[in-house]
Amino acid sequence: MDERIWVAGHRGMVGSAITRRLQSEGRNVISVDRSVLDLRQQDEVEFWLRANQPTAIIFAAAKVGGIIANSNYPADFIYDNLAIQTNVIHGAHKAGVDRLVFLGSSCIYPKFAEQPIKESALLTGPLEPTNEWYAIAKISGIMTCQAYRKQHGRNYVSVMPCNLYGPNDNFNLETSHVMPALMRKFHEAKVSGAKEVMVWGTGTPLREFLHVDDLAKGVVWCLDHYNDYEHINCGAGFDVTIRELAETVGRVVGFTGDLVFDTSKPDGTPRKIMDSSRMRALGWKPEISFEEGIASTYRWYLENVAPTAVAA
Ligand code: GFB
Repeated sequence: MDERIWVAGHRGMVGSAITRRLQSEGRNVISVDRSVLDLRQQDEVEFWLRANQPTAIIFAAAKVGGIIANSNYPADFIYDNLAIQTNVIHGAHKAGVDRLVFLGSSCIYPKFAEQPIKESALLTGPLEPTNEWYAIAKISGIMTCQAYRKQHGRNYVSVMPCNLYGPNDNFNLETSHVMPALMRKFHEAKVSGAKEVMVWGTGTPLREFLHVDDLAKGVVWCLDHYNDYEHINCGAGFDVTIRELAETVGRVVGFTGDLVFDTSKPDGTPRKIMDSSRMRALGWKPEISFEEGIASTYRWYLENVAPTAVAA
């Protein structure tokens, strides 16, 4: 049968990277725009799946955002994510799609999980309050895949990435994650000659950052080879403090002023580095270094976002 891989969420940072990866391997990707199909509408999703008959699905569609967006819009984060993932996973089963890769996030793990976090830490303690709504949705997604495997024998698997960055990230300062936010702040400070850049929180939390192209390679590998009940971690294998991140991004951008820490903003979880040894044992490893990943993302930002952002 001819392969038809539906990348749900193909316009986002993760979905677009997975699409690029699949296309670089000469594989047949299908997609549908949000204006044509609202994934929150169950009937529409089921109709589209019946009509388009993918042979496999990579689920990269999600309502995502940084620490403040997660805490300010809990209803959007839990409703949108539960609705779209349930519609797609159940719809996939009804349409006879036997292969699906669901993407989650390292925030599914307990706030004070033992580090590095193993897959088995899931549901062993309370979540980080700033993103528990999103986390609960993603945990439900993992368990939905497990349920369809258990009851119907479906080959549905879940991959948990660490914090991601790269082309097509969201650079909106209110809703973005830390990496794109700092890149934009440093760039705009450099352009305007500002002497200081505001960094949220204390700068002490640790985060594990993976370039999205490295993740995409791992996800496509999982599509082809991973078939297990348990979800699998996919992380860079090292973490940095937010202060170290800010210093690195500042250096790459060429900002020479000072960092000011706004401690009225939340730190979130103190640390969430994952144990990705299962992915490593399967042969996957990241290839893009931290500095080079940030530098290429900044080049992408300069070409694609900075001109409009400065004019806006
Ligand atoms: O990336 P971020 O928003 O998400 O924030 P989380 C990471 C850390 O960077 C926090 C600090 O300690 C922030 O306070 N930070 C410093 C900033 N300056 C900034 C800034 O200008 N913008 C932002 N956004 N942060 C998210 C979850 O948690 O991670 C999601 O809310 C998801 O559910 C995602 O899992 C991967 O790493 O704290």
